[in-house]
Amino acid sequence: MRPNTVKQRLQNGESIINGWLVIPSPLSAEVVGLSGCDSVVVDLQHGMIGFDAALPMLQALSATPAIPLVRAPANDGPTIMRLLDAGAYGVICPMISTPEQAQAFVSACRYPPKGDRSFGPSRALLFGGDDYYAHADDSILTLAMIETQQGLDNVDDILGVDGLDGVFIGPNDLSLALGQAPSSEPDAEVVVQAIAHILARAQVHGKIPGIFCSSGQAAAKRLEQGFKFVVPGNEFTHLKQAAAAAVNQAQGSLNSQGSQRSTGHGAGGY
Ligand code: 3PY
Ligand code: MG
Repeated sequence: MRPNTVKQRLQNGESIINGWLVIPSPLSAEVVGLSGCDSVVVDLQHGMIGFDAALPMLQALSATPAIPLVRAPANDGPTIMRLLDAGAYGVICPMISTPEQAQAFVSACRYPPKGDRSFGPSRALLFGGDDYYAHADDSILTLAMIETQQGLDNVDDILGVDGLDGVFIGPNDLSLALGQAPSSEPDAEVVVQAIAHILARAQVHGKIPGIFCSSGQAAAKRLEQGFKFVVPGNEFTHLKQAAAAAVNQAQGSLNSQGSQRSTGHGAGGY
């Protein structure tokens, strides 16, 4: 089977920079896959992406060195299994609040007797190779999102689930769960403390600590903090910011000539 170099490197204690896709476009997937990041997530939860759009995006990622990952829309076994059959080498599962939910998630990613993944890898055979079945259980990366109060309370039991490789913090939902406004880079003390707690517990359990971030600068800070799987923003935010900056630059010249122009939607992202 084609090796999952990202899982191997994480198991060796290395850090991974992961691209993030929310626009349903194989071309965007190719661009981000060639940006130098180690892996790329196709986001079927908050991305504008269904299974039929995700498949050609995973195919486009095959033309890049990035390892193809997905965020599942929910902790739904059949959906997770289908995404693995399409060639995803790892799954981020949102809203994991209990060890039972984490166990069900991991089980969907492992063939019997370890789990209850149904057999039929179709495209995974093309991407992974004919020996996919023999190595899939050990190769597929499983990250459970901690982003609810219950998930925070149960973080030790979730981290203790056999076969779960690590946790991935959703700072926006975690902020909401703790009574704060959603933010990818929260500064409310209660959220800062919760994030530090999840990181510390993952380190104690020897599991991968990951977190969503809104920019390269924010991702660099999270790496310094000790996170091992970070996101330098998604392609939607990058496009929005770059487009607004380019237009603003051009408008600067017109404004200096006294022309009144409409302003865009700004550079905000998440
Ligand atoms: C969150 O911040 O809640 C996320 O799920 C990131 O996409
Ligand atoms: Mg979330």
